[in-house]
Amino acid sequence: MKTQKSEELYQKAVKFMPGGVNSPVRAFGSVGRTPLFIERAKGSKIYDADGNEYIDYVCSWGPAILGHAHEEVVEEVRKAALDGLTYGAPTKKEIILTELISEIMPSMEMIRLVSSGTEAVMSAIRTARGYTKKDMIIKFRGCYHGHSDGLLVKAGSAALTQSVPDSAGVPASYTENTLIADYNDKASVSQLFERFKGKIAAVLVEPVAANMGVVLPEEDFLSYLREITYKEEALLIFDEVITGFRLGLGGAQAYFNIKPDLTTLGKIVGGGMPIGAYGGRRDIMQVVSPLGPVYQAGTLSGNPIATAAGIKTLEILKKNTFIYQELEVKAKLLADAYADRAAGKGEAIKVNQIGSLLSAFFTDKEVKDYNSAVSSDTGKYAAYFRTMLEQGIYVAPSQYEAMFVSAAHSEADLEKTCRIIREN
Ligand code: KE4
Repeated sequence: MKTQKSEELYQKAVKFMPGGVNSPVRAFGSVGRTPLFIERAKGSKIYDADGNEYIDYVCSWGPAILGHAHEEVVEEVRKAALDGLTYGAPTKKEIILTELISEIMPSMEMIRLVSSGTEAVMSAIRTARGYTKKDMIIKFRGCYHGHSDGLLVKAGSAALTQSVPDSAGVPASYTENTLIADYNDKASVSQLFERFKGKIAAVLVEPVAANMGVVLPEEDFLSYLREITYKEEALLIFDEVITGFRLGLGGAQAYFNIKPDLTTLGKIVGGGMPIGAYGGRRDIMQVVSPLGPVYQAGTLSGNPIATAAGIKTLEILKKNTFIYQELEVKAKLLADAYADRAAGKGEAIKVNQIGSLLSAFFTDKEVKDYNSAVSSDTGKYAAYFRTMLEQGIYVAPSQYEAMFVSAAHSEADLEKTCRIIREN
């Protein structure tokens, strides 16, 4: 596999951007090679600067659920662009998109559009604190909710592979109100509520953890969080930036039938364009400016091009919910291939899969929580990543990310991928 041009671009990129990238995980830091520079993508494929073709299981970290460059979505973007790129004023498209989100996720009675998942979660936290007039937030070790200061504590995703769970540049005072519990460990949550009685504004959770690799919520974990937040007069915030419109059209809250007080969205909601969103109970969202005292703003929030892409994406998903059954079948085929490889070669691989989300962990432990997730052999993962890449399969360049399939992944794509998984 020739990657000469990517390497030349990388040499230039590192002059102008930290690590030559605009998001750390893209630097391939934990998989022992320089990053590929991608030139274009279509359907299930991406193409690098050297013209190599890959079957893409990163899908831009989730947004490309319909596949890359979906004709109808691109057409909506093209048409919208001809009417101007941004006005900084309200538009009809924002009404259409927020109405669509609320129809799909009825717990989101009122919604604010922003430009990233980070912004959505940061704003939801501020809203929860403003509404409850309490300061403390519980998050879970290994869960990642974007890079706002107060949440870069025991974060997941690239913050894990950088082995800097607590980022530099974040004053201790910014994180003293961030309490850490353990995913799937109810006692770790109840102990914090006992210790900080009356001071906890919200519990923030990835309803399916996907930033320590995919870790499923145990049977009654989410319902427990719902109960204890009710009882303790704290809010339950579902960070559905990954699971929203991915785990099913209605996301994790529909899949598990749990109604959070606030939800955060990103990725698929923008159809590949920069959109984040937060929202929930109307009485809570009334505290958000200009209605209430919680300030939050954004120059490109609700951008007309991005909302055009988001609307079309959600409309297609809503009209074709069979896509979710198909995605699950594809994810199960991949999960079976990893299981066959583990059994066939006696290799320590454990797979977690739910809906169209899955991760292959290079460990012999069942991965049920943070500690078992980080027991993975990241060196083995790196070798596996490089082997897959050499054979035209682009999986996440980190053990602690999810693998995504799209509606565009064909039977032939899956057959080739499963064969390569089994044979290597
Ligand atoms: P963004 O600011 O990256 O749009 O969203 C932050 C975020 C919030 N919540 C969850 C559950 C997330 O997974 C994310 C971002 N996910 C990472 C990968 N797991 C994005 C990829 C990257 O950081 O480059």
